[in-house]
Amino acid sequence: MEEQLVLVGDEAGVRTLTLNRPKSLNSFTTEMHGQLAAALGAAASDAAVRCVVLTGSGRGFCAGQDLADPAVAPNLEPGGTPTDVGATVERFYKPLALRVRTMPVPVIAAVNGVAAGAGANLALCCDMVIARRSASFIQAFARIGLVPDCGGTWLLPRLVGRAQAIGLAMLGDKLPAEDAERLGLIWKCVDDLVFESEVRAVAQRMVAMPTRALAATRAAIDAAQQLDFGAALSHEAALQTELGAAHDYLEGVAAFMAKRPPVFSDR
Ligand code: T3D
Repeated sequence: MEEQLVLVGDEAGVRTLTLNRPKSLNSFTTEMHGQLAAALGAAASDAAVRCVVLTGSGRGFCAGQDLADPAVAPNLEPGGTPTDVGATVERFYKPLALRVRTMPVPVIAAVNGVAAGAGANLALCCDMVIARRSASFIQAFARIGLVPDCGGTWLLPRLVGRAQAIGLAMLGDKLPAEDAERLGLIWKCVDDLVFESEVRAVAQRMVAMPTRALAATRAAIDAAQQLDFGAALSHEAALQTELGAAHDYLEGVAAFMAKRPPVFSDR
């Protein structure tokens, strides 16, 4: 039987995906990539899912690439062909980052422990990062002679500005969750004791919100990074035309007028 490297759980519209290689701090092997891609695809096409939570089992969130995975091990033969690390990034990390960033529902990274290398940047790809106070973020790439991948070079300067991005990426120091929140790298760090209840509460709020508009909000904010102000305004207008003709807008306004809670269903 296939080892379950990604655990899948459902609770009232929230799909929780738990990376499950705790002995290696949930670092990525080819198999775990395959299972996570399948789980994200299934969540994207399941109309009952209105929020995805990504977390890790054991004491870590994800330590990035499993450096012991034979698929990526450096070729130590003198004169041997070097392992094509970029091919691994193209094949696995790029599609993963794009998948998370284009999910039709909000994605929360519930960072339960250390998030290093591509594991840190996978968390940063998510719409919202909630971390345990004891968790930490490490741009570990420079320590092993690589550049940040899984979106790190794009995400870091946009989240914390160039000076902090360069410092984090070049030094590869461990950034405690509290400092990550202070810098604006993540949404929130919460005390370990309330971490799970806080994640559940935020995810349940997301479930009740207009999912389609939330996914469009993410896409619009990302698109605006490449647009001038006028083009961003035009893009907003085009999106409002689309969303304004959808069920959730009619429901949202009707609920407001009737002073009742809205029941959103678009996705
Ligand atoms: O193909 C490619 O390589 C391209 C893709 C690149 C993307 C990347 O993510 S590159 C960056 C890869 N990640 C790292 O360099 C992080 C390596 N890990 C660490 O630096 C440390 O483990 C941490 C700082 C994350 C945590 O430190 P600590 O002291 O809390 O735990 P530990 O003792 O180092 O790790 C616990 C176990 O997990 C240990 O195994 P053991 O000794 O108990 O049998 C350790 O070897 C294992 N582990 C942790 N990270 C990885 C790993 N095993 C394989 N790969 C890992 N990335």
